[in-house]
Amino acid sequence: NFRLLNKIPPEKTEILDKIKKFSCAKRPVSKKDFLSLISGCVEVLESEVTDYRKPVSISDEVPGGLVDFTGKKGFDVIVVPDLHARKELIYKLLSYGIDEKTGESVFERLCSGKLLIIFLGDILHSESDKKERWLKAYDEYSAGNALSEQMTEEMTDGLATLCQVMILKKAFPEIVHCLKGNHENIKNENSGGNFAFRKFVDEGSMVYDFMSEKYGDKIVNAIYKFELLLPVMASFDDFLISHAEPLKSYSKEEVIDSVIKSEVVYGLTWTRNGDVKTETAGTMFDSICKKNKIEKKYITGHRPVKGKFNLRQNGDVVQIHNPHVMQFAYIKNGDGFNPENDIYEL
Ligand SMILES: [Mn+2]
Repeated sequence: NFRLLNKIPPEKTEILDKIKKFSCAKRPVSKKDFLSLISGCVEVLESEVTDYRKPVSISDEVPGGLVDFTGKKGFDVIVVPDLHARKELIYKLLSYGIDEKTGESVFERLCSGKLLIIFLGDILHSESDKKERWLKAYDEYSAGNALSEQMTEEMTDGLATLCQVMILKKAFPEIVHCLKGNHENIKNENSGGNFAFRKFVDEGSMVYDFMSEKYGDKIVNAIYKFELLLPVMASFDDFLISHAEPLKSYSKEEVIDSVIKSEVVYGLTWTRNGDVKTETAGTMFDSICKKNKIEKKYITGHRPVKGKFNLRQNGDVVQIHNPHVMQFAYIKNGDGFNPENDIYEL
């Protein structure tokens, strides 16, 4: 509940209302609403060549893979781990009283422009809490029904989550960013750093077939475009963020050019625990972060953790995705990230 609701301008409360509706969606978004949401968001992303997002080296018009906030001051940062069709998470986050003294909510702070939100991606495909639903949907799918009741429920949740991310990106283009995860692969393709996905069943194909049958190529292609336009890393003075642990140590230029270098997309979205043979984060801190006395951290999701976080690379890398808990990292301006104190549960 908002204690300071009157501070939010009316056009912004409309945004919150829309997000609330999607957070309790009972059926999949309509074709018309969906297309308009995706187009609006793609338009924002296409024109995101800015001081914080440099273009790729071969074209001044194509936004690169890095959102770079090094050298910028005066804001807090929230990092949201993998969403995986958890449609309630974003509204809960926006309603959370982030200021212990005043009760100011995350949404109010966002409206004041003093807060950045970075999503770690993996928007679709619910995880083990919904395993039974996937198994039933797969039985139907194997019998030729791509639009079963179970699959419709799954996609209601997934698309409602996607719509909320798109609404926020369009409403707050400079301060809301969604990084690409390995699940941002609507066509379930095996190229450009993408690999077809299957875990409990054949999730990647099931989603693609559902989308093609229910929404058609135009919408599938629009989502595909959205995915290709997502950055793969965010950088700040004292921490770096990508969906997965960096497989190799990438230079700033390589990350910016990830759009045209599929091995960088792969190396920042797919890394399994144990894949990294020599430490990669430390070198990237040296070349991308600010040189000061604050301890650097590399924040990732992708691999599930028990409890609040898991450390890798001697504590340089902090994994924060717990599939069973809705939580987020909150880094106050200039303090650096301390996982012991800076992870909050919703
Ligand atoms: Mn992932």
